[in-house]
Amino acid sequence: MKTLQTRCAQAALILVIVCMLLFLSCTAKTALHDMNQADVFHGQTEGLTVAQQALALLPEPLIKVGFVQVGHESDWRIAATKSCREAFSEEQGFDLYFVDADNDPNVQVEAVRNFIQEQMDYIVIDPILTTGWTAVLKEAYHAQIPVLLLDRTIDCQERYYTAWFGSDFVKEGEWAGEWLQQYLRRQGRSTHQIRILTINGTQGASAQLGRTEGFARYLARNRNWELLAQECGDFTESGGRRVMEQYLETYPDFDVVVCQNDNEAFGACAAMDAAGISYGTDGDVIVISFDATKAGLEAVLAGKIHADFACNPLSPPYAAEAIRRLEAGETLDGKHYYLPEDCFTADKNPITLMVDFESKKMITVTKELLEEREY
Ligand code: GYE
Repeated sequence: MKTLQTRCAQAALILVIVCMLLFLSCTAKTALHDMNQADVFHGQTEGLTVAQQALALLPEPLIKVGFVQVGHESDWRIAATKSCREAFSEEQGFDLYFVDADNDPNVQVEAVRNFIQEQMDYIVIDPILTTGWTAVLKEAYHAQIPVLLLDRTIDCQERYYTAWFGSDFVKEGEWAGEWLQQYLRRQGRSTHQIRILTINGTQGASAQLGRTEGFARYLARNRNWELLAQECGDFTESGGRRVMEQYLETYPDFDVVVCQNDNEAFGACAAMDAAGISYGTDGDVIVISFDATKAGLEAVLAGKIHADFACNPLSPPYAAEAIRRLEAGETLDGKHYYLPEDCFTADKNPITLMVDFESKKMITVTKELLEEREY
């Protein structure tokens, strides 16, 4: 009896195994059939076992990218984050680990340490400050995780990062200085005393340092320009407003406000509105801004901001492309890549700027231009 039961069980087992084998060979055949149909394989299946061929059909594993963002302080930053999420989406082949550091440099360093521990394939950093990076980047280097930098730069030996994609902030400051110099000349004020207030971005961020340095070159050249004050507005609207309100208490007379980003300019304009100060293209005070976000350019069109110097927030696709190339075994030709940028005005007869023998015609903001603006 027992033997009969055992024999039955054995027979059932054999039947199951045979069915499984049949099923596997059918799926393998279907897989092979599909494979032959798929042009992408171009007959490279020869010599591969069925298992290898079936494995080849599996989707490519996603590339793990740890991205640490500065924060969410401005319109520019929001556009940059959106671009990051699109460029490093699953559809693009990435598994994105995103950290918003909320403007805290320690959170950024900690995030990078976690990325190393979590064995990311790549680490992408938009650094708040230029300083404080060497130790953690050395750790990434020894863990053999390539690091890409976006937007702001850092003070660190170049071998600790693979590449940087961003803007020439010094040049942006120079375009702004050059514009003011020519605009005042046009107004017949090139020898008048010009009192300037600056609202700086986050102190120690390369965007702040560069814009300050570039504009300072024009301050040095124009002896009649006087920089009354430069306080930090942290690249935020509330910061811009706070600093402007303080300025209005201390400096009753001034001619120019230089805001190191659009959000600070919105805050400064709100403070001037509240104090009844006339500014903009029909007013007394000249307002200069950086970033040229959609909202910034709307303020240009409305005549509130005279000139807005663009900074391109769309660097993430460049980093994604760099990673794809590295994955394909290629090396990058360069280390530092500058993004294309323009300068904007509401002027119908725009000035052509010339900085270091590079010329750039200011672009006149129109409704049509705004409609097409991505960010
Ligand atoms: O100008 C500002 C932002 O680093 C260039 O950071 C960026 C700056 C940008 O918050 O709006």
